[in-house]
Amino acid sequence: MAATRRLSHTVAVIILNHPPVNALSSSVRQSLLKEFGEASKDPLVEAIVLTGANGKFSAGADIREFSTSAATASLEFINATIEGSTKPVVAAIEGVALGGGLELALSCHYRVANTQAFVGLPEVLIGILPAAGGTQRLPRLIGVPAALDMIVRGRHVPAGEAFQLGIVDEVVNSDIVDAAIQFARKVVGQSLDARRLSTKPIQPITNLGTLLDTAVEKATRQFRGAQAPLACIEAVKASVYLPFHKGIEKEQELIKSLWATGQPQALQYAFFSERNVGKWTTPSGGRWDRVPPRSFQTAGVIGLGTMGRGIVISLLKANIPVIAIEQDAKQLDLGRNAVDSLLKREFEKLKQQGKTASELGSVQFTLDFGELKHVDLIIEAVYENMKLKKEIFKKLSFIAKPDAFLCTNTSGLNIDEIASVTDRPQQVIGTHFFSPANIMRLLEVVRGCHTSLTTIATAMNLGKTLGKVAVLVGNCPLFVGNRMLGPYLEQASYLVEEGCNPEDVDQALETFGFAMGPFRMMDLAGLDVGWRSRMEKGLTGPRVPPEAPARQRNGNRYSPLADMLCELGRFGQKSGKGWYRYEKPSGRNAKPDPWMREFLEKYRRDHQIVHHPVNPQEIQERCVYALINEGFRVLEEGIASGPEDIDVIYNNGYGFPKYRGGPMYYAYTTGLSKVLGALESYYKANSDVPSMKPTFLLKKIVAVGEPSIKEWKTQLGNLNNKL
Ligand code: 3H9
Repeated sequence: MAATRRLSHTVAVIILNHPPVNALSSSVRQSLLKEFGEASKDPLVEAIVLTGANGKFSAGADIREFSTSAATASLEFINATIEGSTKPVVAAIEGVALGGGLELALSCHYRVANTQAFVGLPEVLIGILPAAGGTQRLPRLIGVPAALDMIVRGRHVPAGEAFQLGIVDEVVNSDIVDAAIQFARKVVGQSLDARRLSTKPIQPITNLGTLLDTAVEKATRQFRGAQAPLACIEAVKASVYLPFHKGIEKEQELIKSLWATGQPQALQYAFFSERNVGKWTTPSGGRWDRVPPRSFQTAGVIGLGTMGRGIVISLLKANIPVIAIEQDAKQLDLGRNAVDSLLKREFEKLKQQGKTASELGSVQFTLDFGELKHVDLIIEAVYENMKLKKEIFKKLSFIAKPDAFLCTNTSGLNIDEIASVTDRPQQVIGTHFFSPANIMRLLEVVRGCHTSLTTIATAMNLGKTLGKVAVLVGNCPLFVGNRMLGPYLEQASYLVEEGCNPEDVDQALETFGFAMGPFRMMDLAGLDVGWRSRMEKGLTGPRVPPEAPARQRNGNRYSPLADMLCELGRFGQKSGKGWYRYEKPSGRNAKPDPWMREFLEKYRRDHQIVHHPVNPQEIQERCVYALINEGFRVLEEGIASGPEDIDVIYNNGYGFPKYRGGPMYYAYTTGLSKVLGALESYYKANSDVPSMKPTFLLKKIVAVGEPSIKEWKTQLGNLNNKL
């Protein structure tokens, strides 16, 4: 792993070579500087081309090295050296030039990219800012508004757009190094003054103050609590008001202060966790990641409700032909229209990228299950009803070809029970998509007790093919994500019983960083879904007489508030009222409802609950610690392989603030003894809330001295692993 150099007549070609993404590790930087110095001194060399091996320019600084102190030349020192060269330097960009990779390219005098390449400064997504001159050079090249947009959102920009913005000078469809060599030969002898971005004056704009203020306001709202977007704006602002070298100092000052917040560490943990969850071993059943997935060419989707439609679109976007099934002509028409209108949007997006509809798979709508007989993989996405799902899987046993995989999209039903009615339980697996399925990145892959390693590998590969982050979990009621939500929502309801308004609880948790508080979330999802399921299981009654002081079910505390709202027809957004009220025309904005205050006051009076003030910290602690404790229980039962899996699920499916790493990482950074202490004292005072009883695993990890989160797996070692 280093940079190498070869000579093509009078052009030196320096190649970054550090598989898989040519990250600019300390040794790569060292050898790049050496090769560059030698090429600069070589009298035969008239121009230099900088490129990357492995089909990529570079994905930027080596993130793994951030936790070590690598004492080699800083990237900005190398960038300044390259920019100052008297020989023209051309970056030949293939694959990706991201982060420090693009900053390196920006220090070159010219940039040539191939049509498939992407460029970007995505540092913000890992909690930092481009700190090798990116925030100072990019605005000088493309102007402040476009640079702000790219840097604050961390957007990957395709080559065509990069050309339009002026980031690259030429886009080619041929060998990138040959094209760059030819380009370099053409510019030999031309003045490089105007090509050095550090000396380029910034394009003046009249409304700069407003632009920056709006950017701050938008970033504060959109990335609630995340510090990096604000630091990015501050750095871009410095490019306007400060000379280049002062701007570089500002970058350094800002990155230092970001590191002190702990957010970069959490986001980088989240970055690697997303990659690690696709690799882990199954202690009880072998390693699925060593078993090749079976390839699949065609897919079937049964059920075209909200979920089914999103799944169809996801498959089509991955260019997989789909057979879409509904139970009657009316539902089929509804589904077809919805899919068509979603597809139109996808066509538009493709057009903007200069692509055609041939990039999408084709879809056939039918009522005939027989059409599924040649399909490789079938995803059932009907509503959550065990009887119906079993009927469908029984039918599929006869219709589907023997090697077809049968997936069920369920958010919590028993996979083994569904598999039991088929002739191939080893090929049955849960694929829990999140709504809207064509947008949400998470896929919980649920392993049943008979599911084979090939089936697991194929379902995990399905996730990858669809551009999702797939996490393998064990089979238990509600799996991992929804199961953990239970105690969290339970605490939210208790807080409302005890004196909070729904908006107080939501506000506290949104301030913590959740994308949406629990009550707004319940209203959005529809309160009736859980209510019907509780009714089916006989869990909503008998209602405790109003005059009874304790509200309990089977000896444990139970809040009937959500059931009572449903009995009054308040199902959430869909009925215009739930925990909040929703007014037309949008019907989507949650407004605190004066009715709710009276309802809660009466409820407290009826149940003799003494209203007590609860501060935001207590709200956050009770809800988040409940979530964490259930996370430990999930680990203890072997339903998730490790804390990273839970964190990836929560960051990508439940709006947990990624800059806190995920609930388990947050517990680790908070201090497990603090979490344990809080749970213990709550449970001592509320022994009728078993979900808050500290788990054995949490106590065990605290007892061994709170090892790092990576070492938790050792403590998990001999527990009851179901994966
Ligand atoms: C930066 O540049 C700071 C500068 O401003 C200077 C400051 C002084 N480092 O994602 P994949 C690994 S910050 C180390 O599965 P894909 C990754 O962990 C950096 N490792 O592939 C994985 O390892 P493994 C700014 C990295 O094809 C393997 O490469 N840049 C890095 O789906 C394959 O990755 C970014 O934030 C890295 N920079 O996607 C870009 N990047 O095989 C981050 C990747 O052991 N990277 N790895 O699991 C990405 O967005 C994607 O990896 C990329 C490829 C699009 C490049």
